[in-house]
Amino acid sequence: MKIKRLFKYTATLVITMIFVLTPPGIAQKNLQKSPGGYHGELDFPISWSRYYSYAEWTKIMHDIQKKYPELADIQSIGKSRMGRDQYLITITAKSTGKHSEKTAMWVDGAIHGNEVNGVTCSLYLMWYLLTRYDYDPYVHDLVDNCTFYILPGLNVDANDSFVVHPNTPNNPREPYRPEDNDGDGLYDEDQTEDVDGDGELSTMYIEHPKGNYKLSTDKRSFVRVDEAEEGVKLFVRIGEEGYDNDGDGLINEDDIGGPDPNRNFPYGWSLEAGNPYPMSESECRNVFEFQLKHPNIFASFHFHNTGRLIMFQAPPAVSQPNMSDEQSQRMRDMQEQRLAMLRETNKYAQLFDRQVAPVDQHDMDTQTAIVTAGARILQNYSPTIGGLSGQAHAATYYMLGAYSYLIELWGSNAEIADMDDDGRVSDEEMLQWIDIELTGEGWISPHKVDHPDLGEIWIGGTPKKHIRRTPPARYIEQEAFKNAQFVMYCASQFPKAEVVDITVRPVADNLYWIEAAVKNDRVYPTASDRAKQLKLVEQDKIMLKTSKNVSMIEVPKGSAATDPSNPNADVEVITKRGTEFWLKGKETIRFGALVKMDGSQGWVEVQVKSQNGGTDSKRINLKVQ
Ligand SMILES: [Ca+2]
Ligand SMILES: [Ca+2]
Ligand SMILES: [Ca+2]
Ligand SMILES: [Ca+2]
Ligand SMILES: [Zn+2]
Repeated sequence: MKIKRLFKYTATLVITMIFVLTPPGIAQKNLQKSPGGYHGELDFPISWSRYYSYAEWTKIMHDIQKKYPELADIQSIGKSRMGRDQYLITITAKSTGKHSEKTAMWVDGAIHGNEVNGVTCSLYLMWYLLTRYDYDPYVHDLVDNCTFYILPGLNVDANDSFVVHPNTPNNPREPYRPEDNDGDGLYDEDQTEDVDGDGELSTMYIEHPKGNYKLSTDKRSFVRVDEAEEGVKLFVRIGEEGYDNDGDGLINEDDIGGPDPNRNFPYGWSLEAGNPYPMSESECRNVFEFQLKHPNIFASFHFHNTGRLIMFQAPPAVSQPNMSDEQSQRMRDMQEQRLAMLRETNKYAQLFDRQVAPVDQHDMDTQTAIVTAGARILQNYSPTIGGLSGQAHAATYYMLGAYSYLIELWGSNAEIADMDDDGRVSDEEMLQWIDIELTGEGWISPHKVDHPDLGEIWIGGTPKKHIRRTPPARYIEQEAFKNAQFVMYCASQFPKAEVVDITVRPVADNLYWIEAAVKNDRVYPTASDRAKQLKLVEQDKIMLKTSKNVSMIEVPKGSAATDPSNPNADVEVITKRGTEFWLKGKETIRFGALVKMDGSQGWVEVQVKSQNGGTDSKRINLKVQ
């Protein structure tokens, strides 16, 4: 049966359509209308100009949950090796539904113990969402409609140690699985120590006639010497501060920490980096088990440092066989030209040199669109495709189908400090940055110290702990703010399936052709290509409900022409059992159905149901006058 045959216009019927609209949401108590006004920041004041110990930041979490019990819950997802709870805060408005029934964002901080600006970024997001809920319609809407699962500290033992104890910027990094690094039968028996007691871990040097370092002219650094100079003291670099605790003649040879936790996840795992087996570390296993139990997690953020990168997961590359060097060069040139063109109107535009299979193309396009926005929001961050190798964000995309992002926070202050613009910040340049921007705070000048094992040594010539990898406290908030913005932007682009543009046309006597569109005006589709392939998501579904006197007339499945004068205006037919489909990002699909009405009035309701895009319905009343 051809649909267009049915369109015999019957002039005697006049249809009135009465839409039933969704009721408006509950008004916000303290809605702030001015961007210059108060947005709740003192309702629960937190200083964002310092780092917090585990005891301090977990207390902040518990206190803020008590302040906003209708928006937040706290649970421990499990314990670390040393028995610390890994506290997760779930944020969503309980009045609008259960957390597990809303599309969710996962956020974790500092899987690498030393990367504690991931903790502050996660805490900041928590605080921003909760304190602004009543004041800021954007936040209100996000917290009403999405769930945020925030685990501020993933590697809690090392996170705490990094903040509380003297450390280099790079340590401690791994979970505390005991490892005998030097094979002497003792575990972690010779770790670093703060030899001079200044609260920092710097570098030790010792005077030696054959040394290859000397003091810089300003005596604030050690610099390499190419050849001996008359009357200049020479030094040998010993390494990080510490003692020979076990008397084996070596210093700091058996430090604390097991495998790299961000190589311990199951996807792309290797024995060498992720030993002894996937998910061996309880800190990681607790996270993955939680994620497996929460299939509503749609996207994930993982805060690391350093380097100002947005590392996102993309679908696998398809190899292009038989491409000559010239052909690949031509492809690269074309790509560069395309990017240059895009950047004429958007300086943040991104394009990536990865060819993916057609079934993965929408994921590639979606991620490109998202990180283009990320490049704008984060400023001076570079989007780049992330690796697999047992990383947490590889597992969330490749195994759970969630769009995932690893953020490398902070980094060298190259754009300010790199005076000669060679792309790196030398000690001298770092010193200038510390003297000017940090008003002198943050450098350890070389000084003599008596070492119990080595005698007279020198310590210093390095920045302090919170300089290179974690921002000095005065920069915590600006970094946390823009990263919270990016996470919220992504959540604001979670799919939303809406029923729009219902129309009804009389066809013949008591037959009516109903049309409606389902629209997703968000960047993300209702399901990632990956989630579809893993069969983790149900298809979106459109159905028709009617009053008793209205019945559906089955029309052959497939698309149907709707307008006799325009054969291109195809729609998908809604069947009696409902029609399944997938809705991409920024896509609208039109549907149609044929109904028969007995009597002079009735109604038809178009309902759409989407696992990640929510439910929506619109009703239309039919009345013959
Ligand atoms: Ca040992
Ligand atoms: Ca060890
Ligand atoms: Ca020290
Ligand atoms: Ca030793
Ligand atoms: Zn890291």
